[in-house]
Amino acid sequence: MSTSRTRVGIIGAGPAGLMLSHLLHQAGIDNVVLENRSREYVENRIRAGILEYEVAELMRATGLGARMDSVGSRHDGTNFLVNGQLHHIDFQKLTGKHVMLYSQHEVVRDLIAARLAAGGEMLFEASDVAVHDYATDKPYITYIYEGTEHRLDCDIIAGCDGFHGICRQSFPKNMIVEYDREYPFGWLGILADAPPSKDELIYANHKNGFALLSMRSPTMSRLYLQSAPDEPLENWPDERIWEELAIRLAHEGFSLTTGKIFQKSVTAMRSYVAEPMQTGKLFLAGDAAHIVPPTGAKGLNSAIADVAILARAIEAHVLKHDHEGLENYTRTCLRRIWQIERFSWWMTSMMHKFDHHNAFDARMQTAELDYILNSSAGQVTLAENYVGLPLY
Ligand code: FAS
Ligand code: PHB
Repeated sequence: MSTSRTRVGIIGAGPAGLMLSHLLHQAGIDNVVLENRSREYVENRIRAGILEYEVAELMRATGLGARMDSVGSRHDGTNFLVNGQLHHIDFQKLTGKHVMLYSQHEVVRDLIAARLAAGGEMLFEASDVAVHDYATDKPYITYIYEGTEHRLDCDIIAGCDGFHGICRQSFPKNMIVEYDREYPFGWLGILADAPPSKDELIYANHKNGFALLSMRSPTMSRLYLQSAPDEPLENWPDERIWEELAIRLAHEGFSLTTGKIFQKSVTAMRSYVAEPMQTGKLFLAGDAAHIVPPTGAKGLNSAIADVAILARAIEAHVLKHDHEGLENYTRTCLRRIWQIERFSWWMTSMMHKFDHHNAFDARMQTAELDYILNSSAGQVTLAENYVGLPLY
């Protein structure tokens, strides 16, 4: 078995793992990223679309803003459609901040390009990754790469391997307390060669179910329909998708531009948090530790927030022998994570059709939306959560 050494072994080359690698490099801290998928796979995985204000600022501050600011688009607000009435939420006026529409796979491409340009070590298609001795000062990772068994000795292991990764599963049995809620619906998402029918997003609460109009570029639309969590795609030929989107997004002066649908997928929805996010020298970040329904556009952003906190803690630990940040990592992250879980659950509860709702529940949902969309206090609370809470 060939052995090598680094300061921080990072498992997973999603937004969390790659941003952590980038931030540690900027602090002069050696690290290696181990990813079990190919580079091409991770660079083309279509997921999130919205970057919170502070995440976009972090990208710019760490030399990753150029493509985002030329390819992405700044959104100063968003729209909520309820009972055919459109309500605009003006982020800039209410918070002085905006969000960036910039696809997650573009962020991943920028991070990989930056790491390669800096001579960073990322091993794609590494298999059989396993963590060892993280309860000691000499943790290590084993993996198979290009047919050879390897051992990577490190000071710290970062588990950035997503919800289905191995790191959370490697915690001591019964240590983790799980908080979990699965929703009785999912999102059927499409990518289409169709110019967006609105300049900003539209979140629609309709009697047929939720719909979201988003976009990826002036010629590409990203749209979602509430569906069953395991909705068979064959139930949704293109014309049915466009018909239902037109119904749920209908309002005065609006017409939906259609086009060729070139990607369809169904995503189930859940809220999940694993506590604690650390054991010994093993630290979890991003989807490895928590999941949110995409309604609040927080999954990618909370992953970046975790690693911004983790990078700062590792830097203090390595460069100043100040261990407080690492000791308090879980507590620091969880305060922000539970705020994000609440906001994502709240947006999901307000905007979706719940078959088990009785008449009272339906009136509560309508009253909540009426208050939030028509009161300044309600609009501010929505806007400040949507543009993002402070990273630290
Ligand atoms: P990721 O899952 O992105 O990355 C983990 C990485 O670890 C992956 O590359 C994986 O291949 C790798 N890995 C796993 N096991 C490994 C092992 N054993 N060894 C080595 N590597 C391993 N969020 C939003 O904000 N808006 C959205 O619209 C949205 N849509 C989504 C749609 C889908 C289908 C999914 C699954 C998620 C969506 N999300 C969305 C959430 C998503 O963006 C995540 O929050 C984000 O990818 C989290 O980033 P990471 O924590 O880096 O995890
Ligand atoms: C997206 O563009 O993919 C997107 C935007 C906002 C959300 C979820 C997904 O809340």
